[in-house]
Amino acid sequence: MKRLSFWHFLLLAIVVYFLLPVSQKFPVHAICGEYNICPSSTPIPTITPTPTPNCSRRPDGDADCNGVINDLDYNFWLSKIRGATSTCTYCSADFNNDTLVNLKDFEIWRLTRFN
Ligand SMILES: [Ca+2]
Ligand SMILES: [Ca+2]
Repeated sequence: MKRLSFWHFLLLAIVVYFLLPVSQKFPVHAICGEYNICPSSTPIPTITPTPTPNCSRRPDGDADCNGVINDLDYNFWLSKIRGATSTCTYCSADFNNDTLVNLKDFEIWRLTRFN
């Protein structure tokens, strides 16, 4: 049986090297860094969108869409008048839906709140 020459052996080693998966080609520290911190195989959680609450009472002055017209809605309206921003994506103090937050919206809230 003929023995492999050095060059045949080297060619075979190169072919085997390229057929190996990456995890077997390099030592762990070469893939995961000096401190061996490897990414886990934990699946990435999916983001579940928060459902938008029912805002059916917005035309009555319900700024936070909780179905109740109260002082919290007034406070939200007031904060908008003062130029504050909100992290609530579905809240709005524009009760008449004219794209403005002004005294007309306050009057809508007031009529509902005190009647
Ligand atoms: Ca409310
Ligand atoms: Ca408005």
